[in-house]
Amino acid sequence: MSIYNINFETMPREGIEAIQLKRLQATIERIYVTVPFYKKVFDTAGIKPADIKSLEDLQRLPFTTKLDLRDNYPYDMFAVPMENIVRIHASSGTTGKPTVVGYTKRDLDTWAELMARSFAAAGATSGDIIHNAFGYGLFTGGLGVHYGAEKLGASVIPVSGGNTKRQITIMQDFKPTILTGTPSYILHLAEVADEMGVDFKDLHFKSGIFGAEPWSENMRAELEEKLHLKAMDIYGLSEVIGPGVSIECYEEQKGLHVFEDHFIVEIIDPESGEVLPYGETGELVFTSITKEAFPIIRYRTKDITRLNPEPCTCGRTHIRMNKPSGRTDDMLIIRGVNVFPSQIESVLMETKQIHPHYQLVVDRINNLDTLTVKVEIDEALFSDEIKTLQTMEQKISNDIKEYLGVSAKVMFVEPKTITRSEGKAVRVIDNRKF
Ligand code: DLL
Repeated sequence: MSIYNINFETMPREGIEAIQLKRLQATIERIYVTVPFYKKVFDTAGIKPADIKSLEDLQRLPFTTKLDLRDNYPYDMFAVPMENIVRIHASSGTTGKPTVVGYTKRDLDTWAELMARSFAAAGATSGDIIHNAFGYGLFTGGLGVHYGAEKLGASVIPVSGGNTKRQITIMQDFKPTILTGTPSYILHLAEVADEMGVDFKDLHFKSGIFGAEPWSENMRAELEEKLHLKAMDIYGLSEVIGPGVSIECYEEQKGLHVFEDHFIVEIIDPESGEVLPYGETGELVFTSITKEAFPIIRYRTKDITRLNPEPCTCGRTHIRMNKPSGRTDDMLIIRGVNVFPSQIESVLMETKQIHPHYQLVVDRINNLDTLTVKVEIDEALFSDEIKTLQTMEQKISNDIKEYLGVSAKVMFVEPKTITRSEGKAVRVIDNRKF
């Protein structure tokens, strides 16, 4: 598979670190005079831009959090005047105000390059046709992927999310070869194709690039089997740039290469904030070192994973992050046991007749937390004896207890009773009052 930017993506470690330091210093110098928030933060910490003499010195700087971005809503974190901003996106903001992010023309070029690199890593070339089912709009998925596809020189079908039957017809007629979208929506697409009597074997896909939400290895296996393609995980967040912060390579599909010439990545202990060594699991923290409009220093993502510096057979030297397992704020604490929805997903998908349409409902009854796992099963299975189904439910419940240490009531529900999303799936309904 070809590498889009061979110089930067295969650069030896010392080269990457030298570039990171130079770019970090330039970023710090600039935001100290252009973003009052950062000037105040650095002054309070007693740090001047000239104090950043090595990459380790980054650790002396305080973190930036979602709350800081909310306090500076909508534009106060921008490091350039509004006349230089050419695009605005925003995160969904399920709680409170959304996070608003801006891009200069150069930022859009950078982002398009990172997405072009991502496509190449997933095996795409200018000859490919990309069916982009990420939502277009304030969400960064649709447009981020779109401009990357064009930068690569591929043909992009800007189909967005929704109107699912029409998407299947487009797939049959336009013959796309690369599919992009959230894994939960792609699974729904597969389900609708099935209802329409369309077999993905007869379509033309070779790769899928899926992300924007956590998905387990078992979910990958199911998507690859159903869709007859190789599925790569892509990661990103609005605050850092959007999709294209990291991506798996076609060769290994094992860990996502972080584009380290643009972002410095750290893993911290979410409780103490202490930086953890490679291989330890903790919260991802990113510093952008090339963005003009919205530079960000040590942003706490709340995403949980670990870093792997081992060389990769694809030739890229950029460090890999493991598939994120979830977010610290998605982590459920059920009677003292920590559990992520993606861990439950892994257990559910060990059973063949189960589909990864599931929802976790948490309640507090008589001061005790209860977890109910609602999951859809095969139509055919639903007509089985109640007793058989109850035995299966009990078996899965035992597996969850054994693997994750948490007690859960497993409840089979009829196919298509769990709401389908066109973007990110809602996996948890927490009815507890805190
Ligand atoms: O989800 C950007 C994106 C678009 C990424 C398309 C990949 C593909 P936000 O809406 O700001 O941006 O949400 C960012 O989504 O902090 C993670 O919690 C989650 N997330 C994104 N990618 C992955 C992934 C986009 N591959 C938040 N695995 C992040 C797990 C992911 N979680």
